[in-house]
Amino acid sequence: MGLKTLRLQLRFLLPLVATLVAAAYVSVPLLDQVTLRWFSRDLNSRGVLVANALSDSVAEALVADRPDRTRALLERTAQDERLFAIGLCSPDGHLLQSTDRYPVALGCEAALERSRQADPRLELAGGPVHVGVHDVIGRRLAPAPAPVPDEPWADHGPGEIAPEPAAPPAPAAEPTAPMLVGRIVLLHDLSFIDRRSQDTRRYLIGMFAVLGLAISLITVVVAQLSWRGWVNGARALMRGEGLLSPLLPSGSPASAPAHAPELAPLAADLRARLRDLEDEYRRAQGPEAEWTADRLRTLLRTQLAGDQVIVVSNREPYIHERVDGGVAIRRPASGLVTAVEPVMRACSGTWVAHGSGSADREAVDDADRVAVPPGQDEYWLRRVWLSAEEEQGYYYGFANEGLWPLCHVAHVRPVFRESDWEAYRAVNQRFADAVIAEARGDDPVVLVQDYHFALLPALVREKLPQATVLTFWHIPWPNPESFGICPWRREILQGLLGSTILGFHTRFHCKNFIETVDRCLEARIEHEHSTIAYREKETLVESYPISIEWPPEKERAGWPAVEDCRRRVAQRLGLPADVCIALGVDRFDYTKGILERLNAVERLLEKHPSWIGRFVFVQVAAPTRSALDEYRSFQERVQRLAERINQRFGRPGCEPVHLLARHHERDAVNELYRAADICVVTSLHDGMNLVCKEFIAARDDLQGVLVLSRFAGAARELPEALVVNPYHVEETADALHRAATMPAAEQRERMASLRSTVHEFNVYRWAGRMLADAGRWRLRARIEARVRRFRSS
Ligand code: ADQ
Repeated sequence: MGLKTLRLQLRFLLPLVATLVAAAYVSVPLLDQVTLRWFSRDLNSRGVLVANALSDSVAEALVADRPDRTRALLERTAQDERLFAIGLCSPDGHLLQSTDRYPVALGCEAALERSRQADPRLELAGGPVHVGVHDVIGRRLAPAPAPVPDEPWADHGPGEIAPEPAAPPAPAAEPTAPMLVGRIVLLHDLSFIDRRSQDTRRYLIGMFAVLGLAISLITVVVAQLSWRGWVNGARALMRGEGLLSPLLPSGSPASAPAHAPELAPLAADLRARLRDLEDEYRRAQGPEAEWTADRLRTLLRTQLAGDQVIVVSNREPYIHERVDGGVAIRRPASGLVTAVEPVMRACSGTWVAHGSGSADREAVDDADRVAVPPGQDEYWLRRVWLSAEEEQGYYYGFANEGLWPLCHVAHVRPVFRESDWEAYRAVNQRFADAVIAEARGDDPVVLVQDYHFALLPALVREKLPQATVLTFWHIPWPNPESFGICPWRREILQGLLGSTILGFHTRFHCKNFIETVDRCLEARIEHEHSTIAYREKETLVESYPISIEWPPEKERAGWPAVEDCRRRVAQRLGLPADVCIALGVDRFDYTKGILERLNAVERLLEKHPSWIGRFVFVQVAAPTRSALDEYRSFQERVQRLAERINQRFGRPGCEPVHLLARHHERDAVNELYRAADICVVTSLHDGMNLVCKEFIAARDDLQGVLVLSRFAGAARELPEALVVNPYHVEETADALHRAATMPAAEQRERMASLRSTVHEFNVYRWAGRMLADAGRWRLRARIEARVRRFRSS
């Protein structure tokens, strides 16, 4: 056993020994006291017994005034080895008799007084004695009156000798009532108690010592074994066993520690950390070959040569709306559309989506298809029509009142209705049928987007087993406990496990998903490869952080200068020229933390009144899901709060909050990004958040500060932002102050770094990585199929 291990053992043992010594130290005197009390009680009852036995004889002897007899009685009784001496006192307190060892100095009064004390112990030269005084009760004989003798001679004839007169009969003495005739003083020998107490103390200390030794021994052995196990397990983890490299065969001794259940959390943390490091490393390596639309196209040509790509999403990328007698084409405010559209442009596939615009039906051909983008016709949009009831149940009901709050832990209760679930299932089937109808062969690449289609992957796989189904979950995945409240959790997981690849924005969401499967289904999970095998089918669960398309050079060249943007925005909103503009751009959703950021603005103006009239917060909020009560009431609360802040801090010509609750065109949003000094993203929970990336991309002047919620997936990629906890009003208000006063040089440094991250980690990389993984997967599947064919031939 090495010195270090010994030192470690001592860490257990020393407190143990100290505890045992303290226990012995406290318990020995305590035990002494308790036993003494018991003995004292025993001696008292013993004394009563002895006194009762003596009482009658002594009383008789006393009454008969026979001191020799009382003495003999006392001497005989005192032969008991536990009795040290006996004394006999008269009722008036005189010592009448005593045995040899009775102390001369102990008078009857003193003995009586001592015996009445709680501890009637008396220290004598021969050792300690216990003093007990017991009453002797007897009856004295009261003398009867003397009888008058008869005439001795009467009634005798002459010559008769008068008989000797008989002695008159003794008068019968009357016994008195029972009374105290004396007191017996018993001095019990206590030296044996001391002897016993010492013995007990010895046994007790011995017992503690033996106990201590036994416990120490067990502790040392168990600790030594566990320690060895943990160290081996941790070493195995460090070597990557059960973590990254494949596990050793389960029978091998070295694999055992890595399986130790107590090391599982450590392994999970380590795994997550390693993957984070891997990401950081890749980022720190500097830009690899830049991901562009061209590179994505090349990838599609080489790795997915000739393969058909079909996207499925609820939201369509272009909406035809009837306006004032004509038809307008609108792009919805949606992170998903922002991200997937460039991919579709690059690969010219088919996008299947819900036709939700009022003029959508007029725009499509007989097969419900329309070529988009309008005028460029780069890919097909296939529209699926839903009835109002279907939309209500599937979209508003199950997806947005159930799954959305379930996955965004933002303190809004999910609502699960059976009818919504039925609609969700039916609509998933409808979309799956549309995908199958659009498929030209039996193995298309199907990109399933978001939480509206959790069941679709398994439905497509059922009909097209060779298809590569890539599902991307754009919102967070909660922990297993939170997800566990969903009544149809198993069906949702089974549906998603129909995917070949299931993507999330962050490792953290992947980990939550894998843990949820682990809790709910009988599936084989391989953490080292991040795969789940369920019903003979494998799914890769990976993180693909989504992003935006980096604005192409041509587009950037057309942007107005930052000063012009500022001037135009100030003019439009009636703002003073030198005002500090903070900006929020969101769908009007409770997960985006709009209330929280307004509270922070209010707090900023309270704390730093110098900002009143010099700080303006512009919130652009696209109305969304307004058919739901939760959303309507949220929007009203935001309106009320904005009004209140304006009433409190508004000055003529400058209101601190400008709430623009309407959809804005892309150029208008971009103008706002360029005009703002600060962009505020305070999501309470967000899969990624693209607004912050759009803001960064818009700032080619390297100015502007990003205040970013730590609960947005983007916070992991963008540490140069001012990262805040949006629930902490004070912290967010301080961050706003810091952003508003940040020197231009610091802004430049931060923004340059943020821009290089978003530039490199753009949406083509997101799609490229996912499609490259799909390509590898398909290649593997083809080789395996060939091998199977070869074997069977
Ligand atoms: P969303 O919740 O929709 O996306 P986000 O990533 O913030 O959120 O994207 C919103 C998009 O809508 C941005 O492109 C923005 O410019 C646009 N937008 C917002 N308000 C607008 C307005 N008033 N007018 C016009 N456009 C507006 C979901 C997840 C996110 C994830 C994306 C992509 O919730 O976490 O980042 O998908 O995966």
